[in-house]
Amino acid sequence: LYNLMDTYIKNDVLSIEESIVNHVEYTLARSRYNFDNQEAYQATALSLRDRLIESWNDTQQYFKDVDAKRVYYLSMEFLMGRSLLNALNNLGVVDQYTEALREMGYQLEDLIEKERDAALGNGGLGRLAACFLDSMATLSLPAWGYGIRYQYGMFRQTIVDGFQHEQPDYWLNFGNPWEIERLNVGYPINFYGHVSVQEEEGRQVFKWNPGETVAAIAYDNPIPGFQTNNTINLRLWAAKPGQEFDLEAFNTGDYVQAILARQRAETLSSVLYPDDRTYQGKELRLKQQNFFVSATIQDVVRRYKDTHDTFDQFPDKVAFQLNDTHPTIAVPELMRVLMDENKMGWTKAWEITNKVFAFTNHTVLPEALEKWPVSLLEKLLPRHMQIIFDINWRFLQQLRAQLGDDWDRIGRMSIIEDGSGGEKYVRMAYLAVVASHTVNGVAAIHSDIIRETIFKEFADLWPQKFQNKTNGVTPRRWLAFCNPPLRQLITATLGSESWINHLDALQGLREHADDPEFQQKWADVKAIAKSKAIARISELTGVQISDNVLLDIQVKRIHEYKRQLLNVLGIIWKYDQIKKMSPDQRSQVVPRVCVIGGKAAPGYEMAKRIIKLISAVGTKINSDPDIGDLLKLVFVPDYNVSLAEVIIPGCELSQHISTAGTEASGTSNMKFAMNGSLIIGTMDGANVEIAEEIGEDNMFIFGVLTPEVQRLRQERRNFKPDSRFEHVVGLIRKGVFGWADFFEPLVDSVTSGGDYYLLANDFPSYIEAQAKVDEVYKDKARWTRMSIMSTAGSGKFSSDRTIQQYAEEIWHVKPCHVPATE
Ligand code: DL6
Repeated sequence: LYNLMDTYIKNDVLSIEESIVNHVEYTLARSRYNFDNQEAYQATALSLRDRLIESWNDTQQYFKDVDAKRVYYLSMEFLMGRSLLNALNNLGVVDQYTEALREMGYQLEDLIEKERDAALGNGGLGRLAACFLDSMATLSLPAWGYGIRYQYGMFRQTIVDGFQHEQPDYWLNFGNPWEIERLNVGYPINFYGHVSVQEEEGRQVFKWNPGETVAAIAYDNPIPGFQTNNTINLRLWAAKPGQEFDLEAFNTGDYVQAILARQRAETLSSVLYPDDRTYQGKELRLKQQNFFVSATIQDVVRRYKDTHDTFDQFPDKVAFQLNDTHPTIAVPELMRVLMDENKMGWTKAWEITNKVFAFTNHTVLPEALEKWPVSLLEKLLPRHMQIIFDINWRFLQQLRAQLGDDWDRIGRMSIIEDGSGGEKYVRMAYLAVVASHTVNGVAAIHSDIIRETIFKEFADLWPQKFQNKTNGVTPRRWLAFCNPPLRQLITATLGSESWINHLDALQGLREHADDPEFQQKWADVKAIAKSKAIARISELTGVQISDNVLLDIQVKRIHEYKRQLLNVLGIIWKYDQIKKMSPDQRSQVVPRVCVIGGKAAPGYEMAKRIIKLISAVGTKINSDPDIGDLLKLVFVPDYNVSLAEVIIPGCELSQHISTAGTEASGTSNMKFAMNGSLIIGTMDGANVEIAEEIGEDNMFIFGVLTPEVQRLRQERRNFKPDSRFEHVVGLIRKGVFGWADFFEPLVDSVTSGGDYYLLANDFPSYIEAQAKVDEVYKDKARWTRMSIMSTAGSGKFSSDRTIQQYAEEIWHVKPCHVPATE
């Protein structure tokens, strides 16, 4: 039905073989009779890219013809993972390619493994952007993503003696067969210099004389939708030396230095900052932000002006979504382009700006809220800083008119913060809130929290500006494509594949949840995935793991607030209990393997100590002859999208145990639930809505609730922890796992009045919830029923639902289906 290949490129097995060998010979310049798996992968990807380009061209032409309102998703991060399987599935050509490759002597599964992950993101925020692209394409929305083509994505993590080491991610070493380099699409991006003012026709005209210019060059990445003819675009910018040579630099004599200085421009887009915890105020980071945002604004304005003579319709044709504050410099940049380059007055430029921007907040952790020193902005982007001052001045005037002389409040709401020590800062989140027509959080509880805490005074002023958009994940990558046996079972049970694009239909599984025959089928497909996951985990860790254990997984960035430490303390508790048991008691223990994975930001000492602790505890437990298969703990290195696609389908119990009120949403909780993993978790982020959807009885919920957290934090100096907690912490202190001195700061952080994330408060209810897990696991029918109910209740967490809500309630864009070509 949706066979794109009916256009020009043929899609029968023979034509596919021909296209692959042609790419081997004419693009890769290898012999068509002799090429290895790496070359076969590249040629296959190139052959698919031909098909994607055809659809991409049709789609972009169609959007232009109908002059569709477009949404531009601006993000510093897109954590895409691999593309091969996704493209095959979305183009509906898996069987044909599998057959073509088989006839040529290649296995699709082997080629899939040759692709390097495109890891242009840290974690949740970047992966969300990638899921959103998939949904925007699938819903046929006229949308584009804009970001940075980092040469080095997220670092590769290796573990040596239990310590994390970071290695560069050379993901482009073999080239990137999916992208289209557009050397003809480039823009100058300016930095430094000074601003001059002139009077022209009775108005002030500002002219920015930059001190440095680099070029931004476009790389397009086609994003196909599922069961649609549409293919949208992810345009990533790479920095190149500025196009025009500064002859003066050359004439001063130092020719070589002048060329090398130009070369340095490329470093701008070389590396992704591997920290999603703190903003560090680094000049290069701000340069990266302005680099991709300025290129994007210029590109969008150029596209708009291609087909419009005035800016009157700009807000009817353009919507920008700011993925967190990282692209917020787009606000003064658009103002600058409208006023300085297009001679627009402030009032009209501001009205347009306000109508086109919307902002998503992804964190309430104070250390992650970006604040740039005014002095840095003034130096790097002098014209932008002037515009920010003007925005703030007008905003404060407005506040004054509305609030009178409440100077304290006006000061608190100011975009410019008077820091201690005389330094002034720009609060990027406030700038984004003031400039946007809509601000949203990413789960119901998180949206309430931002309205009541970090943006309270803004929400009081503009209640209608604040919305919630609960996150979602794409059910294509995270269920249908990564878990084919479960896909088949669901399809056979529901009678068609339409659930993949209408995930609410999973509810239909509920009526089968008590049927023993269906439960058996469910348990069988879970076992297949579990066995694959265990094989991969064993291969990566070197630890032999039996299939007859409860597979318990916590994979996410290592952060104190995500409380991997609580997980480890629970494991130590269990270990100590087993050690004290009689053989009879041991025979009642549910054997369990605990898997923890995730990266620590390179400068985050505590997180790195947590990784070492996990390894040390794992080494002790895994080699203890008293324990055998009853308990194991392994740390899987280099957790990334591709690994997630293998281990999530096989997981039985997943942990989402952040302190209430700290995890904005979480999205892996949705992926695990979709794949029938049970959740042990706190009432935090999207866990709250997952519990509503699948039923609290089908989860293991524990821990304090958000409204209690602040009081408990204040009282923690007088808090007397449970003796079990003290015992476990004491074991680490005593050196049972070695490295006592090294672990001391960790132990201190959760004792003696520290414990900001309330591990001691939650420990008792956590180990009780874990005991309940064991009890339920012994009852296979009950466990399987809960697993079915988890999948059945996860329909809400499709990113299709999320994106539909953004489209209708924020962007006001409509689907724009490219008609099928005859
Ligand atoms: O919204 C996507 C994702 C949430 O699911 C996580 O809960 C949240 O921690 C993450 N936020 C970040 C913070 N980045 N910044 N700033 O990655 O967003």
